[in-house]
Amino acid sequence: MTPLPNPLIPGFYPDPSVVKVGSDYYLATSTFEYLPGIPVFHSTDLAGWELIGHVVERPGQLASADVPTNGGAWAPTIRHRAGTFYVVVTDAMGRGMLIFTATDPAGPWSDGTVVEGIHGIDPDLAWDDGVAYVTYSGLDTTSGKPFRGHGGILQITVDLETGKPLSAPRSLWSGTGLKFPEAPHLYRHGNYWYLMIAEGGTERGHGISVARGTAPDGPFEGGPDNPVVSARSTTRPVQCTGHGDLVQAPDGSWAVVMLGMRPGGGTQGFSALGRETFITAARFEDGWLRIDPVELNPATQGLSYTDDFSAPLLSPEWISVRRYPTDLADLRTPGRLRLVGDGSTLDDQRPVFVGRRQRHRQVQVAVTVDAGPGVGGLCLRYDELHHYEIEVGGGTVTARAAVASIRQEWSCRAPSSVVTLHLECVRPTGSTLLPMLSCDIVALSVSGDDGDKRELARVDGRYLSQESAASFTGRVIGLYAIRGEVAFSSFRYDGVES
Ligand code: 6LW
Repeated sequence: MTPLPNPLIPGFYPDPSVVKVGSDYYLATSTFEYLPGIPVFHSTDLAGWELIGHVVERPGQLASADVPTNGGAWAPTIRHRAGTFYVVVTDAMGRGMLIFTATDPAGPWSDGTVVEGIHGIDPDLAWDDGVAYVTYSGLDTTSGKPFRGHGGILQITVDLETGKPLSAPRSLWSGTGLKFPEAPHLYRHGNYWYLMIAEGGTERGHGISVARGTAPDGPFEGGPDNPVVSARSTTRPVQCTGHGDLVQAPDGSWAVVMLGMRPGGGTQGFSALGRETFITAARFEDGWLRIDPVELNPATQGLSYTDDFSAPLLSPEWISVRRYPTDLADLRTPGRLRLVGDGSTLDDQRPVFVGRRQRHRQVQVAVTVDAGPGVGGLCLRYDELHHYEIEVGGGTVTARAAVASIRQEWSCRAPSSVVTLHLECVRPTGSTLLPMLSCDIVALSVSGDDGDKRELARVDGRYLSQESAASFTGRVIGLYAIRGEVAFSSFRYDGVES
């Protein structure tokens, strides 16, 4: 297999699952409290991926309107059988384990059938002789019962039409003893069924281990070289590698997609973009599955785009928190995106916010804002506790850094009634401590009619990273309104890898 771009899908796209249908590939990832939920990407070569739709596009499919932060869509598995696409997923702290189906992976997908009475995460779906096996990780996020430890890797057979389990949960294999055995996937290859799992936790200890057996329900015997992939205790630029899914490349070789992080800064490292999707080569050797370490190979060209808001709908990359962008964005005037504030702020669970993932470690973003008598702006969001923003309202421009309940603000007079707000993530430079410690510096600036750019704040970016914020997502760059009607135009993103 020729080296593929890595990250394969940059930005907050964790827990990837992939299926090959003929010569087409479809890949889905987790989305947590963001909507629309569970993006579906399409590729024909495993290298270039196009976002073709989302599994979750309607209220009721997930309990996302009310899930706590970190809840929602966890770890989908995408599979295909007899003309039907399946996504099994956990709506963590929400509806529980769900089965979605579609005939077209771009959607629409079904409303989601609950797998009754099963409390676990990371469900996999495999068939043998027409029997559907759901293999999952025994971490209960939905019953509301107090945490009683991890149940290991479990399996049931299921009626996929009704969601009714056809057998009681059985313990399959729980890895080598590292914490959080999870993300199981079952594959039939040659004379064996292979059970691939993640263990060690999704952070630096993360890895993939394999077991094999002669039947889908085991017994399973652990492999001789577990974990077969892990970046733990190495200086590899891609860390936390694990939670993988196996796929056959167009040339017949094998590959595994998995999540990883790209920490920047000193020995600890901080991953601003959260958990991203990577890919690496794999092979069956001596009856076992071997997986190569994940190499960094960013697409060199970076990415620049302008959204001029001339289309009647936002493109599918735009996401919102516990709400749908379509319910918030008013695009009736071509060239303007209007948001109407309802008093909620970025500290709230349901801000009036539409955003797109930060997908490169260095970015420059600008947007022109006409807030009239309202208040709104441009932000870098990790979650409601961690966000940096620059906003305009009442003739004042305010930059703000909110980290947990600590916050600081910097203000100046608005240079004109319509302003351009700028957000930049740059490498720390100079002889201070920061270049040795942090992943980036976030600069917040404003310019007015005269074009002069005035920087209000430069903030250490490491507090908006997976290691500090610790929520499961990643950075999202967004537009928001707090009060009144705020009109945005010319959203410009320039991202580079260096
Ligand atoms: C995912 C699980 C995990 O379901 O995090 O720590 C969860 N590991 O595999 C959310 O990504």
